[in-house]
Amino acid sequence: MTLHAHPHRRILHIDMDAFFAAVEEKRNPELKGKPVVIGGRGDPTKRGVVSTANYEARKYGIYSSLPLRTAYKLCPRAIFLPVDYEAYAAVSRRFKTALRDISPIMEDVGIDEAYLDLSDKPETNEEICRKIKAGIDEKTGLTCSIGIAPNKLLAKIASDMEKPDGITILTEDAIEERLWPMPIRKLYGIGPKTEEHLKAMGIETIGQLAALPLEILVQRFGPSYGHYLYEAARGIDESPLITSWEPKSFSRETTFQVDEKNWQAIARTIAELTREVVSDLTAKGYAARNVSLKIRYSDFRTVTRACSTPETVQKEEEIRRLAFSCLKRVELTGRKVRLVGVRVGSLEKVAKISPPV
Ligand code: TTP
Ligand code: MG
Repeated sequence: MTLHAHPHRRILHIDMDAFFAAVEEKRNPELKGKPVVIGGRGDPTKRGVVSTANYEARKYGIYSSLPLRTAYKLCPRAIFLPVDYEAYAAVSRRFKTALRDISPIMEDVGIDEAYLDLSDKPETNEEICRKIKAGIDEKTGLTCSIGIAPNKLLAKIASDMEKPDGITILTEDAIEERLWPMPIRKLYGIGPKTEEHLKAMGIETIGQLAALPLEILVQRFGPSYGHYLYEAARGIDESPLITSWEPKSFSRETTFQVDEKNWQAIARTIAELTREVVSDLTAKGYAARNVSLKIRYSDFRTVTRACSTPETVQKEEEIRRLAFSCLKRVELTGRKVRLVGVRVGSLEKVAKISPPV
């Protein structure tokens, strides 16, 4: 892990606009100006959720994680497309290359977002942003939004403030005016549970959170997370960019079109997911010491079972055997299964092996 710290930092967060939809529009210009929804297999009469919607479709109240069927009700004339992950990953790699051309101090945080630390660059914010946008346009033909701030926490909030194709500079002296009126869930690290907890305490905005004494936060959330919340609400974040990154796990999951009670069919799906996970594991050059299985029943109750091995495993048949031994420990009689997932973890880097012919 490589860490970079600087006393007066200039951190940028770059986030692509309506990413999956933008890639689809780029390769099929006829989609431009029409509402486009990407999700599942692209069939809104079937189960699945929205991965993303373009800005046209968002006007109808469609957003990521909404069931596809609900999206269809909100806008029946929208164009529904299946998720083509390979295509988005290829564009994502070109996007990251454009950023690495600007600076090697880049933290890759997701398929369509990254941080850059440009503290040492002489160029003005305006010049830097023009260069980044031109580089991304040249490599992908797409637009992004940029947030500039003294730290990662504020830069990420800033990049979301003027989407699409925006540039937002958030300085420390604007925290009270611009950060504090925002809802608490905009703060990185506040998930649904913390949000609920804080709302039960009457805290809705980041400003209200900032008004809470440290002792209360530590008492409610423990010393580490309590301190984090105290500082985050004030826009304080000293965390450095992490420029090289190791994956923690690889996983795949799928929802059955119709809840499944047949053991054979469930096992077959687990075998398919295992094959996909192993293909990622091999491509990235890792072996695993932990295999886990996730099962969600028709009533949404979810269980996981895990197996660990002293020696790392890498071959499909070994990992499948471990996944099946997890499956044997799951209660299936008289129950229907909605979703299954396979994950491999406790990874170790190994030499890449060539796929079997
Ligand atoms: P986001 O950057 O959150 O969304 P976006 O790029 O589509 O739109 P915005 O202009 O607001 O940034 O996520 C990036 C991609 O990740 C998105 O195009 C699809 C995918 N994604 C999911 O698959 N499921 C999700 O729940 C979310 C939030 C995103
Ligand atoms: Mg985005």
